[in-house]
Amino acid sequence: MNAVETEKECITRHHRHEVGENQCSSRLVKHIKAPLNLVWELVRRFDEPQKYKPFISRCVVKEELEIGTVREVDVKSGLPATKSTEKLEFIDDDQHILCIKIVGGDHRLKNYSSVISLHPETIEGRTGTLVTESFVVDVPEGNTKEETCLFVESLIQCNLNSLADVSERLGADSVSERV
Ligand code: A8S
Repeated sequence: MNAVETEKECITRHHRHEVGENQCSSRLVKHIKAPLNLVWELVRRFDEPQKYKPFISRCVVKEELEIGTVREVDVKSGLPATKSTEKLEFIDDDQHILCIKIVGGDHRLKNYSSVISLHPETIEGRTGTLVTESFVVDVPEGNTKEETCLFVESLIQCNLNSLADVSERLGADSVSERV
C-alpha cells in the first residue's frame, strides 16, 4: 500500500465521528520521523499527557489505568481555561489507537471526543510514524463552526508538533533502523 492508501484506510477504520447539528469535527495528520513504538510510548500514557502536550502543566490520575479512568489536567496560564477532566474511552495497544472524552473543566469545549491513531510508514528510507488525530465537539454559543474548528485544530496542531519534536529527539538518542 502507498502512503495515501494507508492514510485513507486508517481514517475510514478509526476516525469516523457522528457529528450532530451543532457540532464540528475535523482531522489532522502528522508525519513523525521516529519509530511507532517510541511515539506510542508517549501517546499511550493517559496519565502523563504533559510529556508532550505543551499546554498541560500537571495531570493527576487517582485510579488504576483502565478504560473509564479519569484524569484531572491543569492547563498552563495564558489559555482560556485552567483545568479539564478527561476520560479514557478506549485504548488498543495492538492497533495503536487512543480515544478520550472531555467530561468537565472550566473551558468551553463541551462533548469533546478525540481519536488518535498511529500507523507505521517509511519517511526518507527510515522508519517513521503517521499520526492521525480527529475530534468532534459542540459549537459554543456565540461562536461559529469555523471558529471552533480553527481553535481546536490549532491546539491539536501544537500537540502534534510537540509530539514530533519529543519523539524525534528521543529517537535520535537511540540507534535508528534502516528499513
Ligand atoms: C487535547 C486537546 C485539546 C485540549 C484543550 C483540544 C485544552 O486542554 C486547552 C485549552 C482549552 O481551552 C480547552 O488532546 C482544554 O489536549 C489547551 C483545557 C480542554
